[in-house]
Amino acid sequence: MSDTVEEIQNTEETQDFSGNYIDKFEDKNLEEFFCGKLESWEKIENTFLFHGENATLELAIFSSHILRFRYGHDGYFEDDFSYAIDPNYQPQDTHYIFEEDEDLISIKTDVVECVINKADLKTKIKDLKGTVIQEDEKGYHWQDHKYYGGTINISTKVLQPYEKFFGLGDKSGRLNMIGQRKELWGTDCYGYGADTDPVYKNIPFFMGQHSKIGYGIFMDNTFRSFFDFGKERNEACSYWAQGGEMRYYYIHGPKLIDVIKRYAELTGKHALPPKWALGYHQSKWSYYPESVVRELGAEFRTRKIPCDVIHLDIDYMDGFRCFTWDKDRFPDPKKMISEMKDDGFKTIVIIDPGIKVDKKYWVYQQGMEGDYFCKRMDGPLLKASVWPGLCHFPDFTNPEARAWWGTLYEGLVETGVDGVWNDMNEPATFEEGTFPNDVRFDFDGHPCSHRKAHNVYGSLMARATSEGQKMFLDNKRDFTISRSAYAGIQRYASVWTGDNSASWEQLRIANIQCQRLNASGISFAGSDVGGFIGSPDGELYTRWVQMAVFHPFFRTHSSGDHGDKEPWTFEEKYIDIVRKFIEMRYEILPYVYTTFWQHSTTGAPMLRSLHLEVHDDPESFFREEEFFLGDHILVCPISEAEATSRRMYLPQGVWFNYWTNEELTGKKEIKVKAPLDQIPLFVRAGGIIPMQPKMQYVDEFEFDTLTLKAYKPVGTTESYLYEDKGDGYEYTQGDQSVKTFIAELEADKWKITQKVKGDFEVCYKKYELKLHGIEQAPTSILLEGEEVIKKGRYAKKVLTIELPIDFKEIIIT
Ligand code: MIG
Repeated sequence: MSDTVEEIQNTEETQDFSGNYIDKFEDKNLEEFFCGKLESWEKIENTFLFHGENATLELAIFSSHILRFRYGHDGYFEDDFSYAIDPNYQPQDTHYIFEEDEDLISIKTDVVECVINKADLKTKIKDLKGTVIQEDEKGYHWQDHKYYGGTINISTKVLQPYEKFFGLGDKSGRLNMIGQRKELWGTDCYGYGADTDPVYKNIPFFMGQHSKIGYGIFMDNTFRSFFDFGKERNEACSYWAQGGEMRYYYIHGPKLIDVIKRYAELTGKHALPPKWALGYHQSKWSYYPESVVRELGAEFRTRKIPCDVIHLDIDYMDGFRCFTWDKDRFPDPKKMISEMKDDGFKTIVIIDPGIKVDKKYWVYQQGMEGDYFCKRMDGPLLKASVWPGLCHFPDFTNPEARAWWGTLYEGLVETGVDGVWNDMNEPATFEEGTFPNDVRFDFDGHPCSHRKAHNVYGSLMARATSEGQKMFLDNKRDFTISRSAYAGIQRYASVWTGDNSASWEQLRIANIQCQRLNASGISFAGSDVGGFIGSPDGELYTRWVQMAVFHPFFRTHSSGDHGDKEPWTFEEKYIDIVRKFIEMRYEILPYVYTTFWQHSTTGAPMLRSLHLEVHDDPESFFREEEFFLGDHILVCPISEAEATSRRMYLPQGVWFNYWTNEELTGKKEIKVKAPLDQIPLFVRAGGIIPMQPKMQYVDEFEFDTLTLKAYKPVGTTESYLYEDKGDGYEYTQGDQSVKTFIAELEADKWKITQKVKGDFEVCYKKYELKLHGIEQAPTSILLEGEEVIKKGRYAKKVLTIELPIDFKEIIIT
């Protein structure tokens, strides 16, 4: 026995950083402790304390749909502090009924019932029809363990028949996680694949679905954590963390999309980004010197391939010192950025957390003076190597360090930089992968070790970066993108999926990761188009671009050491198609921006897996390539070489093939033609897609006609168009407008009405309404009840009519 202990200690010493030792430590023979029977209970407002023999359950009713569970087993609870919860979130005053008998306590909101068993404090959640949604198996229990943050806190539930599991951030494997175990411990996982875990982000939010009911669990715990969906034992689903307290939110649906919206109420939404950030981005490790950047921009413009943003990777800096410029490569960055801007390009620069240990370097000096760097347990500053060599690392969990970090952006903003890219913030280091576990953190006044701070480090760096830029941006919107994340990052930053590779499998993984991130509260997400590592051939690159047009964040990036990846480096036939698709992104920008606005107001994800739109068709839960962008656009990327068609599932309802205008009825598998210049793309019957002319960059010019592509409805369908200046915050004072289009079909009358809220002044003077799905030229067109003399153009089953932008009603027969 003592031999074993000895060995474990050595393992801890030598493998502290790798993560590999963890499973050895999850010792099944360790004693498990349970709450024990209920001894007493008390209530303060909407919060109950159920005192068991060995632990107390605190159950708080946050709303009729959200319940919070906390367990304290040593006579106390942790401070009620969270980096994830939106500071603006307020629990609601909720109506509920409390009942007690000899064996049970029941708390019933207007939506769910939580039953607590007095014998062992196990809980069960049912809907009001009595369907069991979630039920303790072993329930809450814990193991004392000196190597972790105190104890391992575990919650074990019964795995329900046919239960499926979604969420958990950027996991790269199958969308439905049944039968798998996942780990959250943000890791720099260069060249990851479908089986790699953990990956970069730490989002302890998952959703379960069974018996036509969906719910979510958000375990707000930042320690290394695990989620086992029937892998260890196929009758149980467990989630646990190596320290802290068991604190989780039960979030009711029953539709999964509503679970996601409620999760967004709790943890926040992404505010509207500057509109240019939704354009196309071009990146490489690295574009330098200045002449290369200028030529890159010129090439986009000469070739008429639209592009809004150029990213500068680490080589723009002076010896990888953050907040500096290499003066040989970029002698006058301000001038360069400003001239690029005249040509419609925004500049984004990378900033890593590591600050070079260099007595002559002002950032180092300030960090030392302010005492902002992380220290080891025994006192000395943490030193670890990243690109600049040995570095110190700011403690982003210290509010003063965050504020200081924010001030560092003054120079970059003054130089004209438009956005910031935060990398290596898992945090990643060369020697050991990440920081040693003994490193100390402030955790906003809750001092702790790296075990607790690791998983929030990246999010808090991004937060300091976003807040810093805002201070200097003169009321313009900031743009921040981060590689690592904890729940709630969407309040500060967008994300990308890190160092993927150029392969067809990786295109499929990028698709899954972006859908999953969207289901996990993070809509503003994208992948390195074409793959970061390796070189895609023209076909793979083209197919990836076609998919990414429909992803919220759209950027080509490349590690740069495997050949070039600018659109024109492929053969001519691919360049033309890539151009056409990047142009399409600009054409559908009004729709993309509106979808973003929907996310930022309702929390609805921009990308939606099939089962989020179609929740009562079991087939939809097993599809992972088809996805929706916004309310009406359905995409299924081509994910194999040399495909000229593919099979996909068309969900229930009526759909129009975007390319052919063919009308199809869903709830079936279909085969769609997909020549190289088409991606399978469908629009929902009744949907209206606002489109603008193609342009080389966002707001390149004012245009006088906005196109509304309308698809023949079945019944009634609503569509929206959100507009504002595309930058700044005047929209929060009302300088915006929301147009609601209601399309209805009754007998052979197709009616579209428009309601306008707000009076944001648009540049265009008229609409061009394109009606798709009309079998023959119309017999009558009534605008505001009057017959229109000029009937429009009818060709190829599409009727085109010009309309005043303030029209209220049009009826086509
Ligand atoms: O160790 O800055 O994921 O996008 O180009 C590699 C260089 C560091 C990793 C990022 C990648 C970036 C690269 N970085």
